Amino acid sequence: MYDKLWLRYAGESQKKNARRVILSCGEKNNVLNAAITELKTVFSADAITVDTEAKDAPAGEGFLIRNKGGALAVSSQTGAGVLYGVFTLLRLLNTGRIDENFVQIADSPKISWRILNHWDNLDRSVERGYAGKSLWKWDDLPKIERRYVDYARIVASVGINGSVLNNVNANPIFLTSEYLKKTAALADVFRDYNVKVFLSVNFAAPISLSGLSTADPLDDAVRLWWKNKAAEIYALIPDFGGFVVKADSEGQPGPYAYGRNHADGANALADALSPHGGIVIWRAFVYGHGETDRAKKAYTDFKPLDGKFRSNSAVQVKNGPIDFQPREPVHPLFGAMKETSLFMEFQITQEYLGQGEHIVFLAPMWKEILQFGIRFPDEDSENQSSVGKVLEEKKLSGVAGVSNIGDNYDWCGSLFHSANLFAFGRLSWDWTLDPADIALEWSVLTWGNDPTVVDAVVKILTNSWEACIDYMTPLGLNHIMRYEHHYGPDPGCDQGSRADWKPPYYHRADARGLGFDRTRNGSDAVDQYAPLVADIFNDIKTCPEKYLLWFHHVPWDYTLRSGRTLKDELAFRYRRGVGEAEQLRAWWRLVKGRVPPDRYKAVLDKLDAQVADAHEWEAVCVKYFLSFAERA
Ligand code: GCW
Repeated sequence: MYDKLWLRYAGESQKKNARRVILSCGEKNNVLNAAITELKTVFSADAITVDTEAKDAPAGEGFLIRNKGGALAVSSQTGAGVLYGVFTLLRLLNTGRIDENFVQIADSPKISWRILNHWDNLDRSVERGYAGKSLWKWDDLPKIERRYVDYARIVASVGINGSVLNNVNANPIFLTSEYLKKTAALADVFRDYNVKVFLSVNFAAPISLSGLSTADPLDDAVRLWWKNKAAEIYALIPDFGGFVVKADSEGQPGPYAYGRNHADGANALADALSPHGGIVIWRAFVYGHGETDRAKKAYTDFKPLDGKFRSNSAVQVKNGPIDFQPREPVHPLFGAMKETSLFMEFQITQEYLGQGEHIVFLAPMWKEILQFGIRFPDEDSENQSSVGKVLEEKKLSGVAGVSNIGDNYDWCGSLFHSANLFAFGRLSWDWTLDPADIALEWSVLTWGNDPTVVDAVVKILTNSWEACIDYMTPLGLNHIMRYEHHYGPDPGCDQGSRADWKPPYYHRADARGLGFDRTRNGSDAVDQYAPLVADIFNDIKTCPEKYLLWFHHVPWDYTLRSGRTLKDELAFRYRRGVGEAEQLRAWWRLVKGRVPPDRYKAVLDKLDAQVADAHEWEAVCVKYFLSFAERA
């Protein structure tokens, strides 16, 4: 047994009032059948009419829902469009957004690829996974389980159309014939929900799987190897999405060993995939090797390659320049790679944000990144230079989310953590959506219509991210989590073999002040941004306080906008964070008796842990940082 998440269709009353639904689809296929099956969970079969009259219907993944003489009509040229239309219709009905006055709604995704990245290993462990084991039972596949179908339904219901099955720290075994058959079995299930399968590949696979002497991307034998491998894959999975590659990063093999660069590497794989319509998604998560500021490394390595990537390859860039911290400024590559296809990489799993314990709704974070004006520093959501627009306007682009899914009953780590999976899908479909509205949708669909419950759930969600920043890493602090597992606070930690794995590298606390000087007097990371943005970040007076210690080494007695000194403000923010965590729990207590008792308790337990942890963060961090200030 496992939870139905937001597909519980709490308002199943539609069945009773038996409104008619007409599906118009330009093609007949299994995706259309999946749409019909989904509709039947709420409507009786004889209320549903299907026709192929789709002359004026939207193309691609787009759809139109309209009121046709009292009936609800969903149309699209494609089965995929109808499927998304049906899921949208069910969402609108169940959130009470369709009434007698409803006229029509047309929608289509703003960004073409919306992909989950599973960091799932062969042994079913999940790197940075906090929701149990991997869903994929590699030992049993190609045997199919019902849960694979429900996975596809759940992700398709929020518009996700791709799934990278395995960890970017990729085991080459996934490319063997035996394992490709297992992947093909999953692809067969997901296809009916318009979800394409991708694999993470190990750049040295030609060596480890076939004994080649090199993995040099310009070597003929290596290129032939990838070409043959691609042909083998497409014979099994004709609509295979492509490869994701982590190369020359954290010990993974890559083109550097052969004196080649990332574009050489990506292009070799892109050439192998292109006859079949596949794409290469090449990650830009690189650091170390002669760079004095980790935040600068990806730009340093990738910016010179702008324009050198094949048209069927894209560079996947994390939202910020370090590593999925509670808050980071946007990654400068989004403004710099003008000629290159880009994917945004978000982390749905909360590696640095309380993992499976803390309730932290990430939609406001993702929205802050997507609406940031990368050329003009203004945060209007419709700004022409916002990151969302930059992605939208590329020929090939996408949003990737590192999955938080596991085989737990609740799928994502707690009954609230699935809000982030939901929000990831909704925002990657349409980055202009309002996080508060997404929270409202998820709340009603998951917890029902009781206004007291809806109000509490929405408040918890919409306030949780800022709370987490306050009690963990206020004012632009980052990477002060405990070594290796990244859970609790450990700002003084000295473990680990590299300086840039240790918190003091990031916070630079000393008797004078706190923060990493990335201004023109420091590492000059600011100049990786467009001039107008760089100027704002560079000046301590104009730098947004949320990024202050990210870009500046600030004296302890420096006065912030509140009128408090840095020293006092830091203590104030940590304290405020504890209060905010307590407030999240207080809101939840208001729903007691209004949600099933076991579900009430499960969430309360999480919030208890979150409050206790917030206290620990405050105690540890204030004591540690203020000990420097007191030396001043
Ligand atoms: O966030 C870090 C994680 C690693 C991860 C790496 C990456 C998959 O700590 O576990 O490895 O990033 O994104 O490649």
